[in-house]
Amino acid sequence: MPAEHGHGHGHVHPVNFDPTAAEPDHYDQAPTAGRAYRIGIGGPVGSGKTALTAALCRALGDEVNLAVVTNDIYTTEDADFLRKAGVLDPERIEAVQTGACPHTAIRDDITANLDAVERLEERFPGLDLVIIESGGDNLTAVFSRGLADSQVFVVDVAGGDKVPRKGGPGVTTADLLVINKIDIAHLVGADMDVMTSDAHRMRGELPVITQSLVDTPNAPAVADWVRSLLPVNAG
Ligand SMILES: Nc1nc2c(ncn2[C@@H]2O[C@H](COP(=O)(O)OP(=O)(O)OP(=O)(O)O)[C@@H](O)[C@H]2O)c(=O)[nH]1
Ligand SMILES: [Mg+2]
Repeated sequence: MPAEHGHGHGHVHPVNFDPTAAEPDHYDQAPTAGRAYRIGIGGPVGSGKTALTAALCRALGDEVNLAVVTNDIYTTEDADFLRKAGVLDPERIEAVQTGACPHTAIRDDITANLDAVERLEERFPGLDLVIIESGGDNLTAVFSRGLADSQVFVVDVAGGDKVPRKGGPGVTTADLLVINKIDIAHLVGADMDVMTSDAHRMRGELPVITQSLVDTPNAPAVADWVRSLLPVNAG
């Protein structure tokens, strides 16, 4: 009997290719006791991730001990925007420069993000919540469960009302799907009935929120969803 060959690690050829499935996650679900709850916000470029992060800071900043990690490819643009917006003490914002595909930093090698979370937890003992904004990517970018306890995927109507039915792991598996910028749906010819019914069809029981951060700048529906996740409200 020959010794087992060292080949093939991680190179299993799928028999049934599921185009909506996420790539394998190398990290286990992280424990949530005794540390801040971590919510990841992902989605395509420009869909409104930073705007939603700012909205959640405004909505929750007085009731929840929170901090933010931003991911940008080449800049610290998102962190700079949040600092200038004055929605949160600048000390509570950490920027990770991913320098490559943003997907990598939230999924495959999450150490830079975990280090940023750790710095915030050391700086602010008793932190309840860290919001981690991914760099803008495409429909395939999702967070490792080792980094985010829950994740929000943000798409916008400007990408076209076809986006939810195109699927991808963000649309199909994120704990919350947000369809943003509904205030401009009529300008881009996006049919909201099509978008929401496709989204529900793709996601089964998982929640979908449609919103406009122009009409409701504090994202009340998403803020309520976040509140429902925090241990202080769970019991
Ligand atoms: N009309 C409208 N504009 C919005 C809304 N939400 C965000 N925007 C605008 O959309 C643009 C992009 O928003 P961001 O929050 O920077 O998007 P992002 O997803 O963080 O972008 P990247 O980090 O570059 O991927 C900004 O000019 C926002 O002001 C909305 O609900 N309605
Ligand atoms: Mg952003």
